[in-house]
Amino acid sequence: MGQNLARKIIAEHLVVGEMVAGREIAIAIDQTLTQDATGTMAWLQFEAMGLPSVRTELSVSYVDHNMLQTDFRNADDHRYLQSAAAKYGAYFSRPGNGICHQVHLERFGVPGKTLLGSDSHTPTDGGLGALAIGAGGLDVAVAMGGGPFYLAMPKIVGVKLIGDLGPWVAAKDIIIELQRRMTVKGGVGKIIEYYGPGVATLTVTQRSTICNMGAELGATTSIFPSDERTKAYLEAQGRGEVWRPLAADPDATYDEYIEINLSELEPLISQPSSPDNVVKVREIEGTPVAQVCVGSCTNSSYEDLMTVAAILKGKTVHPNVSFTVTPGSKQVYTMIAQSGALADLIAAGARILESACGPCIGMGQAPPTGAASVRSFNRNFKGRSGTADDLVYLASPETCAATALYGVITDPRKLGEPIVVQPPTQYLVDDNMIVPPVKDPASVEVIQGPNIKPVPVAQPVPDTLRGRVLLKVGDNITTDHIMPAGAQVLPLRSNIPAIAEYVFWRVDPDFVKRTKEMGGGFVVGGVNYGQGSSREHAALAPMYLGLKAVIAKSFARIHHANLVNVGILPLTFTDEADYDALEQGDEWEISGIQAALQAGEELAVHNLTQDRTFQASYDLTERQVKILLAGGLLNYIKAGGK
Ligand code: MIC
Ligand code: SF4
Repeated sequence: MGQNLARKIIAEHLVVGEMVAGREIAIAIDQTLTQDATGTMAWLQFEAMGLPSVRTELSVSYVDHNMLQTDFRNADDHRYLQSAAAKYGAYFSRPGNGICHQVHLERFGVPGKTLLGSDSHTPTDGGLGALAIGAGGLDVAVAMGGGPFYLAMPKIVGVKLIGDLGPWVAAKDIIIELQRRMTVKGGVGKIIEYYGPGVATLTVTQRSTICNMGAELGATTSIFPSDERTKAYLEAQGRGEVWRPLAADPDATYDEYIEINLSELEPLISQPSSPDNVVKVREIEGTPVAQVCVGSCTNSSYEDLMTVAAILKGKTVHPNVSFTVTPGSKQVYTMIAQSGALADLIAAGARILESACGPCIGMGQAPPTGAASVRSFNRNFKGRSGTADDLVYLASPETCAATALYGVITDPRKLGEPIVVQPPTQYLVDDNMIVPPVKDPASVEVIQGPNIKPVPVAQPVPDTLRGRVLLKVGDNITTDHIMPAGAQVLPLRSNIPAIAEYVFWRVDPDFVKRTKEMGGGFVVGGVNYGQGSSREHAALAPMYLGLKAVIAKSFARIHHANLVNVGILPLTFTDEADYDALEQGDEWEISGIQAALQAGEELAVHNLTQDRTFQASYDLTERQVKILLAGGLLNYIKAGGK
């Protein structure tokens, strides 16, 4: 029986387990990626493991998230990361060089290699046939130390693309269509693999847009074959030698099948405040807009920005719209400058931002109160923009440009003759902002500023847990809800005691006070708890406050792993109806935990307040049970665990 591509790459990297969906496997990791917002913790954890240098083929440390530098803290983090990269043998992509995923695609991604990144959009490199997975910082630190990455063998979903995109329909519309069909939890435990005749019609940057936003399906990763277009892309990046052809066998099978006819798609848009809240652009045309932002790791390639510039050339952005443009990398920035497109954008009234995450992570450009903001980004979770009652829409760069011109949500098909920008035969290659590993690491001193505090130490899961339900929340709670980002909070990423003050900040301003007063307790969630960002701060900070267990209807993959890694017990309702009965403030006791975990038995949760008992389950591998009993992954590794 023929193999699909994802299974082939996993088989090549398999070090533990059997490739049966749902069973635990471990795969060797060839490359790692860290970014500054998650990277300080990841590198501190790497240092805590006591290894002299990284043991991957390639590890790159990027700076792209914390860029405001309103005081010493961001700058200190950047200096720490640069010195740690030098000390431990990683490449360092300097601030200004670009968004990690865009730069990694351009300069480092390799078809058939595994890439583990401390950022949920690491799957972007699936656009060139890499198996690229997002994970918590500690998992990435372990991989930097040469350890394999453990995960449940995903189901592989085959998405067959047929037909051709029509005029003004973009790659972004393909992935928004999948959001509509699969929802933000439809991809959990799955890899999305694209195949079929429609693949050849898409460029590598289009494919990367699709793989990037596969993260919003909750998917483990997304992947395209590596074909002639991949070869052309890598050659244009001066890296033709790393190309290898990769595809599913012709008779390959998948665990699930989806078909998308590209010819039938039309411009789509995700409405506030979830990527799967999808409608056709024309259905909400005319909605007034105060802000339009083009950029982010989803849509900030050379091709994207050249298209936007061509649409705006000789015109002026609508007077009611603040329009920002972020080139994804220094390569993109320089190329649009040299071509004259940058001048066209500036002349049209665009506010050009540095090559970084910027507005996508609420680092500036918060939209006005109650006003619509249309963005070419991948996430529109409530408040993520920095404005509490924001109304963020997600769409293609083409829809964004049309909307910026008219000041209302506009179907780009109104713009007349389509603009099609072909990928260049040669990208501008200059790696002068990437610092390679130094020759004499012994001479390097790692510099830690005063805001960089040690990683808090997790405790083994005790045999009995007693405490209150501190918070009860609904479905699809994101890590942005649990541990917000943005200009006020991101400078605290290397200081868990300080950042812990913001846990559930926008959901319930009293959560931290209550948790401290009660000395910890439980959080209750609905389905897909912890979707979104890979930030392990959403586990580390609650752990620091004393959170002992989270019980939810289901979990997002990365957050579930992060909870285990910091020693917080992730439980699920054996009977979901029990969710309805319990109330915030109830006092619970769970006893006999250690023995039950070791025996794989359910746990009885005694609701002392309501004088009733319900059953809790868990989806933990034997290794994860050991990690919880050892007091988190770092303690487990230090004690010799694999
Ligand atoms: C995001 O898009 O939410 C982030 C910010 O890139 C995060 C990482 C982080 O929180 O630092 C992610 O996607 O993992
Ligand atoms: Fe940065 Fe936004 Fe991409 Fe996250 S989604 S890596 S914040 S650009």
